[in-house]
Amino acid sequence: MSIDLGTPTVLSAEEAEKAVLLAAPRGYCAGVDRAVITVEKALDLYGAPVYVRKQIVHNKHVVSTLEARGAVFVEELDEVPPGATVVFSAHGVSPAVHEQAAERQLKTIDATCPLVTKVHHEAKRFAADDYDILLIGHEGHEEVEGTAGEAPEHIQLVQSPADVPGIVVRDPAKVAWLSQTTLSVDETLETVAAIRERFPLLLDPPSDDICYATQNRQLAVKEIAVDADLVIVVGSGNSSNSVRLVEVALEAGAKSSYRVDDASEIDEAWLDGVRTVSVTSGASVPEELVEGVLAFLSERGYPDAKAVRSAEESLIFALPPELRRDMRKAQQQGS
Ligand code: 2E6
Ligand code: F3S
Repeated sequence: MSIDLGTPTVLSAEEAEKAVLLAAPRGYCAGVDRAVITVEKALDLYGAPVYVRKQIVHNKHVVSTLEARGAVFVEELDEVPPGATVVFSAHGVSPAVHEQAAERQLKTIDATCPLVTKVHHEAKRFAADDYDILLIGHEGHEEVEGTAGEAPEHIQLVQSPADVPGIVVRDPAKVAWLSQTTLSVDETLETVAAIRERFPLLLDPPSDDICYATQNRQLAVKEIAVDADLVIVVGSGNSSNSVRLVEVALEAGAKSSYRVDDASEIDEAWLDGVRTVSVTSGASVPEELVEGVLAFLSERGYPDAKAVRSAEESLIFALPPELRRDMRKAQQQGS
């Protein structure tokens, strides 16, 4: 028996100096995994079309792949025929959307991430105790609209420390804060500090609103950014957590950083004079898109990526109960 030792690779001096660092964790979080599987299982179970209100997660490749399987993405429920099945996206919906679905007699499957639902519960609890709630987040983001809709008369949006002087509350002793799940941890701390300076009796959320996946991906990108000439973040432009990773990378010392939806968006000029390229991806990004970026780099003389792990993740969420119930029924009828 002979062992193939392969042909020794001869690297040029320039190639030998190159490196690719790959952040871990990166990519899908537990809430995205659950939401994407929810649409896939709904298509298997009920057949196409399955309607989805808004993008199930903020990734254009995920959306087009599900579209090809028969998912129909709509902006609002009036685009869904009465009696049809509609999935609510991972970012959550306000009670008004649930009511509208009931009025139109739609069959709903709620793929809201449980960690977003947790923030909705916190909002309801603070509102029930008659607090003014300062929701730190980005205007127009679906998650913010859903959370604010839980108690619109109690909640006001704060986007940055610059908004703090303009905040008006009924009672400075009864103010609480909450946040969107995908913000920059460091920026949010600054905003909270500014709010607390104005309202020293400010009440914190009972647990972190910025979710474990956002925190871990920011921690991981900091590690690979410090010595990087270039950090490539894979993720869509409307993905809050992905966009934050570019900002965090630059803040952590990366010489340059760009977000791309996939390898086709990489500009060759970004690689001029670049030795260390670091790569990561947002929580809504399929791993094959990262693999495409690594292949692009490899074709241009960069070596295999070295994974840099800063946290372990093992969280898995059960599928929405209404879907599990229908899957069980179908199984019983089939057996
Ligand atoms: C739901 C809640 C939070 O734009 P954003 O980062 O919020 O959303 P995605 O879809 O890119 O990431 C996952 C997610 C879903 N994050
Ligand atoms: Fe949920 Fe966080 Fe992902 S809120 S959908 S686990 S980014």
